Amino acid sequence: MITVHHLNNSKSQRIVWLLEELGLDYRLEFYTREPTLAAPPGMRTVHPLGKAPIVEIDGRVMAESGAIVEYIVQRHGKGRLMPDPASDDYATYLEVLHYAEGSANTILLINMIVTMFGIDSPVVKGFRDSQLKLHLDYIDGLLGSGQYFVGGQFTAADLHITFNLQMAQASNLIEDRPRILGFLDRMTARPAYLRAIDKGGPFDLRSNRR
Ligand SMILES: N[C@@H](CCC(=O)N[C@@H](CS)C(=O)NCC(=O)O)C(=O)O
Repeated sequence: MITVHHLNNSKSQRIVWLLEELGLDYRLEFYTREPTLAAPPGMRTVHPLGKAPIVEIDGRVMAESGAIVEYIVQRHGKGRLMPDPASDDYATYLEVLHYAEGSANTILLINMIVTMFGIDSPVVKGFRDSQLKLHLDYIDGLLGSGQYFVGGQFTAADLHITFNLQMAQASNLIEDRPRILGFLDRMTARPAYLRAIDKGGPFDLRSNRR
């Protein structure tokens, strides 16, 4: 049995959604963010970082959503939600999957910090603005006029980057990007996504702001 340590309004949403897409059995351990938005200390008894998601699977404890998603898809997906490793699309799949939680997440987090703490330095804000444009243009271009990011089919890369695009949406960064908004509408209408919300509880990244 897979156990997902699930923090409200967090990246553990990805794992609940993934398990629903794959129809795998799992149980949820629920945690609620503290008023500071930090994860409760109890999560550190499961993994030293104490950050969501943490997953118990195949006799081990895993953190880092990208690693967890890749592992579950590879080991338990039976070829679903990923391109054939021998295909050209496989490299793109890995690139998008890791870009989401790597470079894209970094600039979105910088933006959140600048906004939340009212950082007023023109240098910092100039850097933030130019990098946000660079990355959002890149994402828009990757998606192009397609329905999905890789190879015309829904993969775990779409699932993974959805969280980062929801972060961008919560920060009002994509109102003028209809292709990205359309993508989010398609993702959040998926039956497995809706089941994940049903089981994991309400999900709203706008509440992760102080
Ligand atoms: N890169 C990590 C990020 C983990 C992370 O920072 N999770 C956030 C929730 S989205 C968290 O637990 N925040 C509460 C805290 O840091 O105490 C991953 O993708 O798993």
